Amino acid sequence: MNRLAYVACLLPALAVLAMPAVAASSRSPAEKPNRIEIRNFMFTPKTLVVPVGARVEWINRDEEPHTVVSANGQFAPSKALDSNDSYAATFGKPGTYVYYCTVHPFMTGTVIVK
Ligand SMILES: [Cu+2]
Repeated sequence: MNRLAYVACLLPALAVLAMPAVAASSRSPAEKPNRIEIRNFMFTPKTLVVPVGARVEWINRDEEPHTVVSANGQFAPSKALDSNDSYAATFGKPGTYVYYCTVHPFMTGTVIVK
């Protein structure tokens, strides 16, 4: 086999090796969407597990206003969210963060930070 043919047949293997590295570097924890939808008076998913440092976004898909308020004051409360309003909090410490909607206190959810 001549040298050029040898290099040519190595290229696909190199491309495969390079791909996972590219995918990993383009997706940091901060950019990964951690979204909780508020729909039909429920937080979905009701429990979300995220890594330390994650930003979590809530978006209200109901016609009713809702809020996102930490049960223990562990993160800043949202204002009342109208339809399609969103709110985000960043979780810098591991722990279990229970939150609820102050307008409808039966609406509860949990963010678990690991
Ligand atoms: Cu509500």
